[in-house]
Amino acid sequence: MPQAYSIPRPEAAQTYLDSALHKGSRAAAKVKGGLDKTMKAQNMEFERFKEIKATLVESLSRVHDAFPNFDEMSEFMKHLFELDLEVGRVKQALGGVKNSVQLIKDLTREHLEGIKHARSADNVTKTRSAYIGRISSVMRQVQKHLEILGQAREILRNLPTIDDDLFTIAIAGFPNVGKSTLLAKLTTAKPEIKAYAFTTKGLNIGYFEHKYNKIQMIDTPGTLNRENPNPIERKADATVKYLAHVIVYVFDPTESGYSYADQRALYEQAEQTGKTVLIYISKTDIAEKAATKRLKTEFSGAYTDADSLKKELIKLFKEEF
Ligand SMILES: Nc1nc2c(ncn2[C@@H]2O[C@H](COP(=O)(O)OP(=O)(O)OP(=O)(O)O)[C@@H](O)[C@H]2O)c(=O)[nH]1
Ligand SMILES: [Mg+2]
Repeated sequence: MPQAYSIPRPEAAQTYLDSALHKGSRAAAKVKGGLDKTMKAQNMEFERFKEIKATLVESLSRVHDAFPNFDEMSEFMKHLFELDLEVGRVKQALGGVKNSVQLIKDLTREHLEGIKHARSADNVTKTRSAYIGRISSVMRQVQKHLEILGQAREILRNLPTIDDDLFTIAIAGFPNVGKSTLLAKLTTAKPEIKAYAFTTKGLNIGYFEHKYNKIQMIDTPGTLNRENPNPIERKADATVKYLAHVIVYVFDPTESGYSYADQRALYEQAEQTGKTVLIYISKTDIAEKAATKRLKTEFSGAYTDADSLKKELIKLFKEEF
């Protein structure tokens, strides 16, 4: 599954803080002696604060800037995302991170001012403690935002790249009936095909061209648990419901996994979407002739070969687009 978004994993706030404090100490330690005690302490803190600020601003900005602009995301991708997490919460978290960057800058400026005006080494030490206390508290606050962003990153990483401007065909049907095999026959995609159910775990996306037009085909995982769909199943459902112009329902005449009645019932669900549903009968090479014949009688428009199905799909594409 090609990834739509690749974002580095946000670290824990404490990790960023530890690293910044460590770098700050190293920068402070480089300040040479030989100056008056207060001045040396001041110079050390200047270096420390600057380093702490630079490190934190850099780390937090990198997290913030890695996220896509949700307002520029296609409606459908946003919809898929929202099946797992509200976009509003992510925006809030991004805002929280951005605010903390500003806060760190302000606090640093303020406390550097304090250092500049300190009258004794003791005063400098107090200002440093105050500064580190405030910065630590900002970082504690930012932790909850980083957690949300960590979740958002996982969701974005697993979002399939779907183009919602294209004519889209969804392949539906029970597990192991031959959905991915059909996708491989009709498009340039090379999905995983296995002799057992639940092979496809995400959404496989394939494309084929017709006179320079790209047609998108989405192979969904064979879903069963309608009551309690998992995140992938919900994405598959949304694709079929909102995006697909046409549904190809794959019927397995060998009934190796699922009975005729079950397959029929699921087909009726596909029909209830109100979309055009074409039936493709798979495995006709190994199915009993009578079984295929029965299906063809019941569904007179059913396809048994992928090429004729493709021709019909192109016809529908031309009618709709
Ligand atoms: N002989 C024969 N085998 C087929 C045909 N179509 C699919 N198969 C076999 O059926 C098994 C399942 O095929 P898949 O394409 O992975 O089925 P799927 O519907 O994508 O399955 P899930 O992803 O698990 O839902 C594989 O062993 C395929 O080789 C066909 O037309 N003829
Ligand atoms: Mg599959």
